[in-house]
Amino acid sequence: SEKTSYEAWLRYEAVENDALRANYRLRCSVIVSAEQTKVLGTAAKELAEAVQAMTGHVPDIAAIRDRQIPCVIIGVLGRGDPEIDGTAGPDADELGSEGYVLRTLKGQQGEADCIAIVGASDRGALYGAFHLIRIMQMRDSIEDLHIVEHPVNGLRMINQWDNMDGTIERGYAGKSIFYRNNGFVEDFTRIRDYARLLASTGINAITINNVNVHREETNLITAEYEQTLSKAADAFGAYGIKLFLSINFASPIAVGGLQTADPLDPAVRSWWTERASELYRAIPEFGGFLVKADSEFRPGPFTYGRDHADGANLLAEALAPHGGVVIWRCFVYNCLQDWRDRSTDRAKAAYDHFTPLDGRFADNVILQIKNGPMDFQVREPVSPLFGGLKDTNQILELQITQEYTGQQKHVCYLVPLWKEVLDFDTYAAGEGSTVARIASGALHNRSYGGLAAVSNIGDSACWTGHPLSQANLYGYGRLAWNPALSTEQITAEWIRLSLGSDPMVEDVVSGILLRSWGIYESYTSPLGVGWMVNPNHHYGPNVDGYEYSKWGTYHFADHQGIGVDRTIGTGTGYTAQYHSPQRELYDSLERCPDELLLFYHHVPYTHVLHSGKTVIQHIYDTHFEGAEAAAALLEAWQSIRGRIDEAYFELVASRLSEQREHAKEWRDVINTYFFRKSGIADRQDRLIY
Ligand code: GCW
Repeated sequence: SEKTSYEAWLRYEAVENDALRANYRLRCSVIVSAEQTKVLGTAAKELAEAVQAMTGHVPDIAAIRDRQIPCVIIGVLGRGDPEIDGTAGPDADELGSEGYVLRTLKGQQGEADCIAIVGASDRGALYGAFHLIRIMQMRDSIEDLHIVEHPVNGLRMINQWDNMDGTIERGYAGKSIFYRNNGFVEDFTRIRDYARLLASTGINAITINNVNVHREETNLITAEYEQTLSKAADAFGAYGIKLFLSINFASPIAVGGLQTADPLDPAVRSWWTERASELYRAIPEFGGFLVKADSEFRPGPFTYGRDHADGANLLAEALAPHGGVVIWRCFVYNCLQDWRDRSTDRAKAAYDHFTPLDGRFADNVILQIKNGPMDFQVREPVSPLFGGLKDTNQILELQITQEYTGQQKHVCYLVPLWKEVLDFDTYAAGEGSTVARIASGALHNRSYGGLAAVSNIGDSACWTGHPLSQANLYGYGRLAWNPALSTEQITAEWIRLSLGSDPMVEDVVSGILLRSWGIYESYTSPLGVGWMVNPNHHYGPNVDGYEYSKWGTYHFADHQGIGVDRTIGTGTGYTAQYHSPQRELYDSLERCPDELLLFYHHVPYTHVLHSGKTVIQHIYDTHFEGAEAAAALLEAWQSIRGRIDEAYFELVASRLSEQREHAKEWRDVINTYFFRKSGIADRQDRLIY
C-alpha cells in the first residue's frame, strides 16, 4: 500500500517473534519523562507510538517512576536529577551538546531494570529515543544496553529548493509540501511528518525556500509571513530542527524601499539589523540565513564593488546579537562565458573567489561549498576549496535530489559517492586532512561545521518519486551524523527499516543500491568529463548540449580526442589549486585516475587507460555493459516479488523498466556520437548507429 512507502524508514511492523515482542513490551511498558519540554514530549510520544505499533502495548507516559515496574526513563543531563546525571557518569564528557547515552540500569534489591535515555540536551534525548526505536525496528536486543553517541557535525542541514508557487527547482518527486499558489499550505501534517523523518536521522536544521529567491519568497523575511513562519518553526522545533530562510541579497531594495543594497551603506546595515530583530521577536528559535549571491543572476555585493566577505559580514552583524548564523554559498562563477574563451575555467572559480577572503569572515559566517568544483555531476573531483581555507567556517554541500544522476527515474544510490568525497584527503594540514575533518570543523578547530544537502522530497506518495531514492535521504542524515559510518551499515539499516528483515530482500536490494552509481556512470558521461545532458532540464543524453554554451561546461571532443586540459603546464592550471601530492597526481597524464582522466586531460581516443583499454573502447564497452547492467537491475528486483509490499514493488519495477529503456538511449546516443566523431570501430563490432 501507499502507507508503506510513505512511512519510509519509520515503518513499525509488529514484531513477529513472540519472545522478542514480549521482551520489548516488558522493557518499554512505561515511559518516564520527568520534564515536560516540547522536544522531550516528542521523544516520549515517538517512543510510545513505536512501541504500540511494534508490540501492541500502549505504554503509559508517566512523570514519576515506579521502581517495581520496568520502564524507559528519558531525561537530560544537568537538570538536577541525580539518577539521570549518574547514568551518564564518565560518558557525559563524550556527549557534546547533542549526544546521548542509552543504557540499561540494573534494578537494586528487587527493583525492576530500566532503560535510561540520557541526552546532553533535549535534542540529544530525542536522538536517543529514535535510536532505541531503531534497535527495535532492526529486531536487535534491548537488554544490557550501553550506547554512547554524539554527532560528529554540528550543523546537519537540509536545503529545500521549494518555490512558493508550489514548484520545486530540481524537484523530481512532485510539488512542494510547503507551498501552494504563492502562500504556505494550510495543513501542516505533511510538514510535521517530514520533520520526524529528518529528525530520526539526526537532521537539526532546514532552509525551507529555494536559494534562488524570487519575488514572493523575498517577502518571507517581512512581517507578512511572521505568523506562518512561526508555525513552521514550531513544527520543526518540536523535532529539534532549526528553521532557516534563503534570502535575497537585494531585499533592502526589493522590500525595504531603499535605493541600494550596498553592504557598507549604513542605512542598509540598519535595515538588516532591524529585520533580524523583528524576525527573532516572532521566532526566537530562528536559525539564520542561507545566501546565494552573485551567482547565476542573483544579486550580490559585486554590484557595489564589494566582495563576499563584505556581503556575508553585513548579514552576520544583523544576526549575531540573536545567535544566528549566515550560510554563504560558494557556487560563484561566470555563467556568461564565451565558449571560444579557453582561458577561463569554471572549475577554478570558487577557489579563486574565496581563498583570498580566508580569515575575513565574521565568526558567525559559514561558507557552504559544493562537493565538486563544477556542479553535482555523476563524477567530478572534490572541490579544492576545502583545502584552501583555514580561518573560515565551512560546510560541505551535497545534492540528494538527483539532478544529474537520473532524476529519481533511475536508481542512483549516492552514499558511496558521498563517502568518497568525505574521505578525500586534501593534505591541507598534511596527510589525513580529509574533507570530513574540514567540514566538521575539527581540522582547523572551527566553531561551526557540518553538512548541508539539497532535499529530494516532494508531495509524491512515497516522498521521493522513486522509493529507492529514500535511501539517499536516509543515508545523508546518517552520514551527517557520522561520516565514518560505512556504506554497508547505512544500506543494511535502511533496507531493514524500510523493507523488513528478509535476508533475500536485503541481499537483492543492497546489491541494486551498491551497484547503481557505477552503473549510472557507465552508461552516461565517461571518464569524469560530465555535462553530456540536455540543457535546462538536464535529463537524458545530449553530448553537445552544453558544448557551445555560456555555462563554462565543455568536453572539447573533436575527431582526434576529447577532454579538458586543466594541467599546470599546458592547460588552465586548475590542478595547482590542490596540495601535493594530489596536485601532481591529477597533473600527470600517466598517473591521473582513469575515472577522472577527461576532467584533467585532453587525450586522443587511442590513449590507453590504466585498465589497458583505449579511451574509445572504454566508452563503447562501458556503455554497452552499462545498459545491460541497468536491465539486470530490473531482473534482480523481480526476484523479490511477493517478499515486500506489492504496491512498493510495482512502483520500483516500473521505474526500473523505464531506466532500462532510457539506458539504451544513453548507450546509443553516446556510442554513435563518438563513433561518428572518431571513425574508430568497436573492437567487438557491436551495433552502433
Ligand atoms: O546547477 C545549478 C542548478 C540550479 C541551482 C544551482 C545552485 C538552485 O541547475 O537549479 O539553483 O545549481 O546550486 O544554485
